[in-house]
Amino acid sequence: MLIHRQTDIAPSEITPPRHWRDRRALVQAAVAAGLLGAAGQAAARNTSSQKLTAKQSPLSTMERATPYELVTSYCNFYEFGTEKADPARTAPARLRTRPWQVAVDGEVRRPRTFDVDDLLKLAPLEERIYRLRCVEAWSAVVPWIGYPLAELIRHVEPTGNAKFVEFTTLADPQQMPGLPSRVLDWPYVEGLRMDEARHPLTLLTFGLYGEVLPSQNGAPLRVVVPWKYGFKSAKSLVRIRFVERQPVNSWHKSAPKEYGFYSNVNPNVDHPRWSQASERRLGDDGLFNRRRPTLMFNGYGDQVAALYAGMDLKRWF
Ligand SMILES: Nc1nc2c(c(=O)[nH]1)N[C@H]1C(S)=C(S)[C@@H](COP(=O)(O)O)O[C@H]1N2
Ligand SMILES: [Mo]
Repeated sequence: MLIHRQTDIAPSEITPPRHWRDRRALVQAAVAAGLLGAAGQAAARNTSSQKLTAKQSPLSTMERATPYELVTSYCNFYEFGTEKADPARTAPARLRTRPWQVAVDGEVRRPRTFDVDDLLKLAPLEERIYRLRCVEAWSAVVPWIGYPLAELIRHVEPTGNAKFVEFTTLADPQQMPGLPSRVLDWPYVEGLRMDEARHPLTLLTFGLYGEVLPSQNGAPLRVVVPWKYGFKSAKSLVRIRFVERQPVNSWHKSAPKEYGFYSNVNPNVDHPRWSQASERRLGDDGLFNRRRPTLMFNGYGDQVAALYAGMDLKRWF
């Protein structure tokens, strides 16, 4: 029932995972041969050497994964600067990802501060290839590695008062050169309703492309919520708190008319300043570049639409 239907994907869009499993070797060969541009070379240097293995999940999309070099060099991580290239340029040298602790607390019977290496072992790792749709109308396809957030939720035993989960991410001016800019009210905060947080698609994520998360993609752990705009997928988590009231998420706080709490991908609800009806896929540049129609719930409607039955999604955007 959870398997995504693949009806309208052309065979040329599909690449079996083994085609990128040897990516590191390919990238190194490309660097040696002088074939990569500056961004690709920077991304190749930022490659973390730590592999992370996981079993393939049937919840993966069959779409072709966006090249590693793009996923790791075109990033949104405002704590490291607001230009897409800033995080890849500054985060790898500055973000200290060990030791790293995550407080899991609030309305739970078993609150606990986890070392990230213990959290990593809490449940079997899976590789999930998900579409990522940024609110800025670009998209990507990323092979993430993690396990359902539901596993952690079960472990800490939420009380009946837990109605939402609030994610708080690192805000350390020593490590993050973007913090002096007041573009957002740091720390970056996001939130989900309890049923969204427990949904099997919501992934507590430790890696991508067969290795631990590069710093610019939210090391050492982040959440990935594939049916929502990318900003819900908070990076570099330090706290996961269970609360009774709906959290005030950072983007909503900064521009409440532009960003809601739910932020479900919805081609029928435009951003006040641009259309959300279509998107550009990272890596689709050049001759055959075309905009793609954006899919309701980013194409995950079969799995998640029931969460919002009866809700006016124009109001609860
Ligand atoms: N802490 C934090 N998390 C964040 C962001 C951010 O600026 N800070 N940007 C968000 C946005 S807008 C997007 S689209 C995704 C991008 O993830 P990626 O760079 O790994 O593709 O991360 C999200 N998580
Ligand atoms: Mo985004």
